[in-house]
Amino acid sequence: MKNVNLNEWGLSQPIIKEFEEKYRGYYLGRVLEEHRNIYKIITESGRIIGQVSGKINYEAFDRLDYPAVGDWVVLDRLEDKEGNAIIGGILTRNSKFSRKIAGRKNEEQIIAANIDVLFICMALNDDFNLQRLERYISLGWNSGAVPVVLLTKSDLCSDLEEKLEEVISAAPGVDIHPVSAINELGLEQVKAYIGFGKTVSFVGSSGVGKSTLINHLLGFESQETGGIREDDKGRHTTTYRELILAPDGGILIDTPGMREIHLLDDADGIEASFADIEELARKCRFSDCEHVNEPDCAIKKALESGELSQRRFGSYLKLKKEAQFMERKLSKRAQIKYKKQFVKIAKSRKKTAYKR
Ligand SMILES: Nc1nc2c(ncn2[C@@H]2O[C@H](COP(=O)(O)OP(=O)(O)O)[C@@H](O)[C@H]2O)c(=O)[nH]1
Ligand SMILES: [Mg+2]
Ligand SMILES: [Zn+2]
Repeated sequence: MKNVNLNEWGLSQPIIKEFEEKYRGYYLGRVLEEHRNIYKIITESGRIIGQVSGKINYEAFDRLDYPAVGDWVVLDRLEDKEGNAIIGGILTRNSKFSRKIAGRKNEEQIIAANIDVLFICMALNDDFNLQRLERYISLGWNSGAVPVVLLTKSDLCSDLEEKLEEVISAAPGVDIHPVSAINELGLEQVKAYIGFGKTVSFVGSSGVGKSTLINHLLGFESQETGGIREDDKGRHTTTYRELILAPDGGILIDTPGMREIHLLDDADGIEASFADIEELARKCRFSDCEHVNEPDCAIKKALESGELSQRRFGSYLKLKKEAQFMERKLSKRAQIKYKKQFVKIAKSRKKTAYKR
């Protein structure tokens, strides 16, 4: 029986409190990896394989009701014996970075849960795209983690000052660091965010250098690098995410194979990432100003003077429209979910106690 210190893996007081209040007699673990209905979990006795209980399966409405990488879960045991351990509950997530599932209509997929810092990685070469960055930042604020922008492959950039200016205007209030794995630039700044029990996640397009950076931070080759790896059907072969313990403390999560990023219900995230525009809008004469033909519109003035760029304002309008659309869809979902659960509760009252 190995003695693992779960504090090293990010165990916090609120998790302990919730666990002790609601799950006496059970065991605690954190999800390291997720593979088709099977989870690799770290416990105080070491690693264990788990699967969700029948109760979770029965009551689940969508993927949010299943464990995700980074989740704290409740287990029926700590050690490997015949069969898998059973996950009986998921403790409250203090943050979750999600995306819309590609191809599916409105289903949310959690990329990583209980993260403290979200490193949004964008390369300073072809990958450079302010619109996409704004989208990520908005999702980042919405996740509950602190977004930090890492401008990767700075060794390939000849106009760093200019690019930095652009990023600063697209990411007000967000820390921004140029980094390079080739000449080790910025690594110390990144390490400053990573410490004992802190969970950090790296997101961004394939090929921007997330895995390379992680290997440099760890000091050993943990992640496969080389950009996009695809099998004969054009799918990414390395699609799983995992929690990695850094030798100097901290928990790192790489996110391979993120091709598309879609917005979810995140009006709050947009407000935070476009705080400069929200601030301007408060100066418009009308509180419901649509910034089109209204008199004394502070946004129009800022656009005319160049204080606010057309590009950024366009990006803001686009993201806002998408968020409103998603919000409508999601509230409909919430209603369906409520109804479905109500019917289930009514049904289960008739049945005898349902376990596993
Ligand atoms: N020039 C340069 N290339 C890099 C840097 N970091 C990574 N790369 C290269 O970019 C490619 C993709 O890197 P990888 O870490 O696999 O990207 P990921 O898909 O974001 O994990 C690899 O060929 C790396 O060698 C960097 O700082 N500078
Ligand atoms: Mg990678
Ligand atoms: Zn206005």
